[in-house]
Amino acid sequence: MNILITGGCGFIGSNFVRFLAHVRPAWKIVNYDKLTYAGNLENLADLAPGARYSFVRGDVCNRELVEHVLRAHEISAVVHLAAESHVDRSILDPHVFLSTNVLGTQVLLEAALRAQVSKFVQVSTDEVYGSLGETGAFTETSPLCPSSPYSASKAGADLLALSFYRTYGLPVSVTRCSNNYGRFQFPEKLIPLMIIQALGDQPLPVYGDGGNVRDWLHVEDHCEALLAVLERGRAGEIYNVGGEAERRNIDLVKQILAILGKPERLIKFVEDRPGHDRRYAIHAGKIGAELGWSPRRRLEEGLRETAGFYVDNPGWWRRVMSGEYRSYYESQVRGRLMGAGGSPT
Ligand code: NAD
Ligand code: TDX
Repeated sequence: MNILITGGCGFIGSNFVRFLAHVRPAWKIVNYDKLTYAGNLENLADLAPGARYSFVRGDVCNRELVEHVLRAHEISAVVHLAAESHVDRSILDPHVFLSTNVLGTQVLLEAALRAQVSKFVQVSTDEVYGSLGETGAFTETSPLCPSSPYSASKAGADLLALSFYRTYGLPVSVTRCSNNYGRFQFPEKLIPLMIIQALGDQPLPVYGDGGNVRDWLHVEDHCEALLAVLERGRAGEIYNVGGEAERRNIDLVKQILAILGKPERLIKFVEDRPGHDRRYAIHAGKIGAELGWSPRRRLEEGLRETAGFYVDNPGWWRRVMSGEYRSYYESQVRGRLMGAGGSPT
């Protein structure tokens, strides 16, 4: 199998590339990534480029390059992870979300069709379903009701991908997972942001009343789910992937503080995110019944291990925070903490 992974220098992508190189050593992996602010070659510093692994810097919107890479590497399957992935950024500037997430997906789908790949996995999110009340969980047939420009762009990309199955017979499977956590997550996201703030004895900005609920999926469980869908998922089907670990944000943040031995007085409630979805929960019965997948890692253990990664690798996140992210951090994180963040620039 010659597999193209897009977005392989990001959080989930780099974990997936490393996982695949380990569990399918005979496969040839091509990592195609633009290296935006979220893409980092350092995430895969332990993987030497060679016959089995190569990296191509490129934009998923670059039709010529995408087609060339699929041809030159005789790609037989695609796992499409490249995206603009942060909800708050999509509220500030939706344009690049539409361009990368929707138009970039269209470019890849067309190229994959031409290359006659045997599988195209569209990696999506539970956010396309919108928000839940106090009870219930999303199933694959829940209506799409995205709240943010990010989730709307992902919903658009999913529908486009599924249309390529119905119209052209491209063997597409869509995965929709809950919030991932683990090593190499970019510090703009809740868990790493809270860990890094706490390590520096800085305030932890919790949006609104902290009562929003997310389901947390360990990134390595997610990688196992993606492989199952890649190898055995049915074409034209959607698979929800959940972590069986629903938590209120405030409880999760308190847990992080307890792991790090830091006081709860660091918590600061700040202005809420506009359109903030109240609760996500995933019903992952379909992937369990069809593909035998279920999450294996417990949140308490996973959080401890994730906190350990940030404690042990200050060089990694300090370098990440010294780049483009610094100005975002100053205006959005510190701005919110001072009661000034969150408005469009
Ligand atoms: P990330 O932001 O950490 O990484 C995204 C990667 O895509 C980066 O390496 C970036 O350089 C690359 N990229 C961005 N625009 C590109 C472009 N135009 N061309 C080529 N490469 C480009 O994201 P992540 O958290 O690893 O998420 C990966 C995928 O999983 C995304 O599709 C996201 O929507 C989805 N997802 C993420 C989560 C989560 O909790 N992180 C949950 C559900 C779904
Ligand atoms: O500073 C913060 N304070 C806070 O209270 C941040 C950054 C977040 N939050 C809240 C908002 C959410 O309720 O924490 C929760 C998680 O926030 P994010 O880490 O921004 O994730 P979320 O918006 O839930 O989206 C994530 O999961 C689904 C990913 O970023 C998406 O790519 C994925 O599709």
